[in-house]
Amino acid sequence: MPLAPRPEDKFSFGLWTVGWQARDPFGDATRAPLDPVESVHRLAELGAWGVTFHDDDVVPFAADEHARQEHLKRFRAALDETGLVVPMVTTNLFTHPVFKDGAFTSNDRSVRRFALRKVMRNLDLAAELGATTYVFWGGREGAETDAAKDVRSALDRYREGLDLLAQYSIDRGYGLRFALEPKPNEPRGDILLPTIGHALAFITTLAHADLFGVNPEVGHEQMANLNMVHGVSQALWQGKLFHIDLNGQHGPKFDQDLTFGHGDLLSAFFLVDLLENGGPQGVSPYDGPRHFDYKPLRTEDVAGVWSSAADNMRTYLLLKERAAAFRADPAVQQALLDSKVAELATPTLAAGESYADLLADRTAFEDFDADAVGQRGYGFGRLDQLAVEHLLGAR
Ligand code: GLT
Ligand code: MN
Ligand code: MN
Repeated sequence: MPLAPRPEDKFSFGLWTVGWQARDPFGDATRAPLDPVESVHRLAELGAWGVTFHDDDVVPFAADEHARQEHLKRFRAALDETGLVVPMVTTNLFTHPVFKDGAFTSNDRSVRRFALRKVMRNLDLAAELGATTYVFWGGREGAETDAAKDVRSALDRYREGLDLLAQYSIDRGYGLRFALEPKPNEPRGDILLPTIGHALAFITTLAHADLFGVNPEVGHEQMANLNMVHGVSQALWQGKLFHIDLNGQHGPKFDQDLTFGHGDLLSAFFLVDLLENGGPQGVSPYDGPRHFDYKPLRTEDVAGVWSSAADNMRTYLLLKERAAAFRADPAVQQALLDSKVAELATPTLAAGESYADLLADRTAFEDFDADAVGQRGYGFGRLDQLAVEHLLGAR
């Protein structure tokens, strides 16, 4: 299997990832700013297929309309020269001090109105550049103290904002789908819609719920001590995996945004297996972008920026190759049978069987030997060991 990325791999990167200057709460930038035009060229050379951005990544927040058009002209030219596509666009609703109490859910109504206008302007650009997905990461939508935020009103305002923006996109014929990106905390002490589950539940209340899905990020679920593979599986099961942010994280601590795989590697293996092979079900359930949302380590120079960008794609392809070997291994297939993994796909009641039939089935209860069945092992440890051995290249 080739380890050089190809367009059909659909690898994409945010401009803000390679462009991160490595400023953190304790230290200054360790790298010079990157010109977005250079990033587009370098990502294309490395084999990426797409590039994504916040409005402010391409056009500085303070630029006037003339300067804005100049920045966009250069950016469009870079896209044309490289053939890189723009599958997703998003808005920066978190850097400027005006958003310190949030954007759609700021207590200050004028900030909420400004935020909506900022997004509407960027929806026009997203549609023009052919994006199909628009992400909302509400990093500032939250609070540090429960005294300061009426969460039920905040959710009303969140819904109001998203309903309005979806209506705008529909009326303009933009054809965009929207993906909410959960995160439990950082920069706010507590962020609204902190997990995939919260986001999925919130989406059911929206006027255009069918246009909304999720953009889960590996590190964000793991910051909440949750299982990314389970969260993504549920999003897929509900038809709501609209986009995905791949990176690495070492458990519940600050958002590390490490290179994909540089954290819980076994979870990364099963995530790639799910996206590529559909896990035990055997059919890939996701054909969207494989989007890397990572930060090159603060210790790296610009050469380290580009090598780490390449590492994300290489690690993904290595895991894809390892996952294919795992699925093809007869020992794994036998272990899966022993563990009854496929049996879970069989409905618990037979076709046409009713609860009355179940009540009449003595083998299900009266004659069922719970003690004997309770003694049987499932062999899950064997399966896990086989996965580890494939991951280590030992099989
Ligand atoms: C920000 C955040 C990411 C989001 C981006 C989209 S911006 O860097 O940490 O997780 O995906 O707004
Ligand atoms: Mn993150
Ligand atoms: Mn992200």
